This record gives sequence, structure tokens and C-alpha cells, in this order.
Amino acid sequence: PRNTDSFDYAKYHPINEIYSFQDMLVAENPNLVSKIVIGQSYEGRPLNVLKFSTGGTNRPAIWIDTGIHSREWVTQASGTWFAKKIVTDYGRDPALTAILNNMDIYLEIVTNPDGYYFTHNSNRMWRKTRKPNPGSSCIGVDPNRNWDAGFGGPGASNNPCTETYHGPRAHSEPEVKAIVDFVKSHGNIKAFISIHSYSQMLLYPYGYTTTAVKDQPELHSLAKKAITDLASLYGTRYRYGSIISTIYQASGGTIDWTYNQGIKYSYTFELRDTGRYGFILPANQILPTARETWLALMAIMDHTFKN
Ligand code: ING
Ligand code: ZN
Repeated sequence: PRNTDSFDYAKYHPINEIYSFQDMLVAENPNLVSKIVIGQSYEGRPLNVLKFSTGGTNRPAIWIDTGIHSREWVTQASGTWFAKKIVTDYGRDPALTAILNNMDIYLEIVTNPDGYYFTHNSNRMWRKTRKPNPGSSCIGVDPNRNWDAGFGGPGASNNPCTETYHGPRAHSEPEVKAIVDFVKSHGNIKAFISIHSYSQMLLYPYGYTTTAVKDQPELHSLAKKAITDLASLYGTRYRYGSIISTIYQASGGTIDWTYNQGIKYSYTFELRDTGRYGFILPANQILPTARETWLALMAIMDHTFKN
């Protein structure tokens, strides 16, 4: 496609097409969208973040990432659709317009680019990064066990050959460290939403401990509102609650770290489905998944803006 109107949002795209999508979106909307490169992956790919901003300096911000686990293809596809949705709705949807007149949105679509490339070219089921592990023939670290929040505890593995290997130390993976550095240097992020698949869940901290977060009642009621809005479109049912009580114990996860950094509205989505297709979700479910998820994202972003 030569522009983002002719991009086919209803199919899965290789990484080069998502990268060119990002550049086209910036070129078409120079007053709203810019591209920030927050670092590079182990194999040297750029870690691109789209910044949606109507001005100001270091405005309060919402972060959204998709694809930190490479095989969760409906997330990168949905992230691409969200990017187009933001530019389409700005100036038309009053709620989004109000948000963007006061806040910035940062969107990292391909958060694990080496893994994403590998899922297209070698192993469709690859989850982790692609950095070799010294002393092991197994490759990669689980980027959702690599954060400095309960790092190395229960719900992560010491074994480089497992899918939940936490890595040699917290933030050892450049794909994780780039976000850590960005979040710390920005200092004004109010909501952090990390999108996975599959299971149809909306989760908040913690994953590494059963201790309830200070903001648990507010996070719980906002999650309920968000999944109710999501279900209003096609009836898709989500469960919600803390990570540890809703899915399983997991240490070193992204949103446990962001919450402990002071980002109150820290959430993880697990998008469609509940296991019939799992990670290999048919492409004809991309648009319905993206559309329904957008309603939940708007609920969280709107609440963040108003609080
Ligand atoms: N599930 C997540 C995983 O990394 C999760 C669940 C979410 C754990 C948030 C910790 C924090 O295991 C998938 N599908 O990746
Ligand atoms: Zn995942």
C-alpha cells in the first residue's frame, strides 16, 4: 500500500510492512503523529514508538504496547488499527479529542521486533526475545518476566530453555530496557497498557504477590467498566482482576514494574480468544478484536484523563 487508507487492517503483516505503515502515518499526519526510536533490539531493529500529540511539552501521557510476545499476532494487528483509529477519530470523536487536547498517547506496536520477524520466517510460535544465552544452546528471554518487580521469583523460570525464562538480570533485554529508560525519563505517564493474547482478560497488578495494590478498588471498578464497554459491541466476555488471582502467578511482569513506578492505571489485556485458535487467531477476527478492544481502551483513557 502507498498510504494508510489502502493498508489492509484485516490481515497480518510482516514487520517491514508495519514499519512502512508507521512512516506513512507520520507523513500523512505531521501535526499529530511522530515517530520516536527509543532504542534498538538485540538484532539491531529500531524500537519505534508512535507519539500522538497536539502540542505542549511532556504532557501527561498514556502508553500502549502490543506484541511484546511475538506470537500474539492479533495484538500487533490491533495496534496498527488503533494507530489509524486515533488519527481518524481526532477532531471527530469528542472524548478522544478532549483526551488528545490535554494528553499524549505513545504506542509501541512491534515491541519485540526480532521475535516478530522470527514468527514470520522460522517459528510461528516464538514468544521470547532472540538474544542468545551464554552457556546454553537455547535462545531468548521472556520479556514479560524481565522487569524489576519481584524479578526471579515464583512464576518465572531460571532455565533458558523455557518460555518463561526471566533472563540473567532485570532489564537485561534491550527491548525492555528501552521502555524502562523511556518511562523514567518521561516521568509523566499516567496510564500504561500492555497488550497480550490470548484469554480474554483485563488484568491489573500484582502478578508476583497476592498483596493487593493500594488502588485495587478503583482499578477493579474501572476494569469492570472497560470490559462492559468491550462486550457491548459483540458480546465478547472478559474476566478481570489482579494478575495473580485471575490468570496465574508471574514475577517480573511489565505492569507490576510500571505500577511500582507510580503509574496508577497499569493494565494488561489478554485479547481473543479463549483457546479455540489461541495465538493463531484467524485474520477475520482482527477487526472485531481491535474494535471491541478500542472501547475498553477508551474507557481507561477517559477515566485517566478525568482523574
Ligand atoms: N500471558 C501473560 C504472560 O506473560 C501475564 C500473562 C500478564 C503475566 C501480565 C504477567 C503480567 O504469561 C501471555 N499470554 O503472555
Ligand atoms: Zn503474552
